[in-house]
Amino acid sequence: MTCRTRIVLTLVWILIACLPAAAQQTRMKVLLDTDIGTDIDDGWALGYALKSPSFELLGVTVADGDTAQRARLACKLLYRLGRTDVPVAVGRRTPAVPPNRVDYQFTWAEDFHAYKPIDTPAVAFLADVIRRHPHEITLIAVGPLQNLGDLVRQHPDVVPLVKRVVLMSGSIGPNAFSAVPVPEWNVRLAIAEAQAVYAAAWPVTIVPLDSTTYVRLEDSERDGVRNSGTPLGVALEALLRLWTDRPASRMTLHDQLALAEAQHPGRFFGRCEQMPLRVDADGYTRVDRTNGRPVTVCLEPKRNEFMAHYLAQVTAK
Ligand SMILES: [Ca+2]
Repeated sequence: MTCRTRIVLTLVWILIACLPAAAQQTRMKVLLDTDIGTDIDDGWALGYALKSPSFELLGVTVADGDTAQRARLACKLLYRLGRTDVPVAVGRRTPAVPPNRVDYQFTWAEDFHAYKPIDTPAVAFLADVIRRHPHEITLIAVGPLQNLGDLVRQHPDVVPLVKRVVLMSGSIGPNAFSAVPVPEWNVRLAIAEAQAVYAAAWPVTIVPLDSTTYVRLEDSERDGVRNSGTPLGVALEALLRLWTDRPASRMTLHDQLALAEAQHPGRFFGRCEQMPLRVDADGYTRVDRTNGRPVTVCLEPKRNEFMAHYLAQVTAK
């Protein structure tokens, strides 16, 4: 072996040895706030977040309704994937809407105790992580905004320390289910908190119903996840079966689209436009050129491009 060959081989070895460390350094620090357990997209979004090579998931916080049950579900999914390095923090409990709602996904984890949420409440946990990583955290919320609203009101000092806020939230124009804007679920269930989040001085991006309602899971795509044979594929299929209330039920990938936007800003949308938005007292996200704050709104989803990316990550070994 010549001296030059030896030098080249040494350089290649150093490069290979350094690659994982470099990838580690460039991963995006993420906190995910979720109402896992009601609609099915949250569980399938948490799995996506865990599989994403671009995310360093620093914690999961749980919002809305029976937050202890939701947290148990998140804990079991993390445990099944061997990810008990990710803490789960419980948000304040709120009344169920509607009051007699039954969330069958809870049964998947109701006797699960092997991995428990941390004692620190969700809002204190969020504030602590953001202070420890100033200007580095991407805060993603895919449920009603009790936790983020409380964070803004109780810890206003952390607002300028957040790098980016990405929400599955809002309804600006027509969507696949409605010809006119509607008070979107995540806004409607915590209107005062949504007002605080939209009005806060941090950079907000929303993925509204205008986009998400056009992205539904086809049966062949569901089969692909189930047949992947991974612990995640098995868990997601189990949750999907518990959620399905009739044969025609199909998942709309609301929350996953927000996570995709967080990973790759703008890549999966034809148009991302800044609009002055204000949440009104009835839960509408209004364009208001006088009193609105600038929010980036992601429109015209590139359905097939997004799904290819999503399914590749979720089915990865
Ligand atoms: Ca959700």
